[in-house]
Amino acid sequence: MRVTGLETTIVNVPFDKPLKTAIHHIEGVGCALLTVRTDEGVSGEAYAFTMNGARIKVIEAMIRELEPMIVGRDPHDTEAIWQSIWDSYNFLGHKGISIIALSTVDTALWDIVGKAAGKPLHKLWGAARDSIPTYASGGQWLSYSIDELQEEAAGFVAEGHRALKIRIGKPAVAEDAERVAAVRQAVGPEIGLMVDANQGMTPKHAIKLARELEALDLIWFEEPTPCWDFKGHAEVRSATEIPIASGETEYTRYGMQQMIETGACDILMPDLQRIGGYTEFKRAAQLAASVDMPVTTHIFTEHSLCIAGHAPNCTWLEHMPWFQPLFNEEITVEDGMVALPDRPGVGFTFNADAVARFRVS
Ligand code: SMN
Ligand code: MG
Repeated sequence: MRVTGLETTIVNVPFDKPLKTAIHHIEGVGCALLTVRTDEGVSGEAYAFTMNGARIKVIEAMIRELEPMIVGRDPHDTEAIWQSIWDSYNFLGHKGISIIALSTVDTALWDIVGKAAGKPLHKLWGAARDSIPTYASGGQWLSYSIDELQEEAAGFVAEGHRALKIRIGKPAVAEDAERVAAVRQAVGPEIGLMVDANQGMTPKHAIKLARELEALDLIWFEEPTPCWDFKGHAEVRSATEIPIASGETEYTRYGMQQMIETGACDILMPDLQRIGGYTEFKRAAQLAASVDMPVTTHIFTEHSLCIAGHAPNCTWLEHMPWFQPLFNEEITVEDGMVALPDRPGVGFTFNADAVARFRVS
């Protein structure tokens, strides 16, 4: 089997209403959809995205620039292709859009490999489970009132979720603490709660808030300080019993290694487009496992499901519905769990009508 070419399409998926975190104002997501074609009719699909589509054309260009490096090659040569792209990046650097383009190509190649084998990727890699706990992450935004938080949280539970993530980052500690306590009061003690500061706090602010949140039995406190501030993460981590989750804004196994070595977090959260695709996500998960650290996925719900089914130390799948309109298949949540699909490859395929509807170029 040989790769014959890449096709890319840019789509923009608007949100029903804008949402805010401590550092984001998001009205939609811009996606660079990738299809990798082969001479045997099997093709692989993946995507990269940016908030509000900012610079998504640059990411599309980075993906297209990789075409000469993979046309004519066997898509099963994932390690060799990954390494050749990595080596070609020395001048540009091994973070940022370089790695996002590599991740997107790697993910599409593995989709081909799974489809060609007629197997779901978690089975090809070695399945660790046939279902994974999930948490509702498509809400509880910083822009919501307490009433909206409580109503939405109850709705998530009614939809079958048994855990959910709340965005924090209000100026006053007391206001964040009041909001999280209100959600705990709305859902009761059995529902899992995570909080995500989206890098918006100083260590001292995060520590002060964590102390207020200790009694609410949280599953994790995510990205308390800026993503580059591993020392600040570690200060917060050593000052609270609440586990710290982080990693979504870090790149490759080397970034994960630095987070582990600096004691920045208790739970690693590799993001599929930043970590380096499935090939690097598997390495990062094994690296975390070497120090008995759990990993959890980040956004990319559909495309992260297979890796969540494979990595023995993956404990959660983030349920983010942003990209659901793009796919033919759906993610279903039952009693807080998502079942691994028995479909070949990634198991999720782009819906042609949706792509046409959201297409920008
Ligand atoms: C998040 C990241 C980016 C945009 C919105 C929300 C959040 C998450 O950090 O982990 O889902
Ligand atoms: Mg986050």
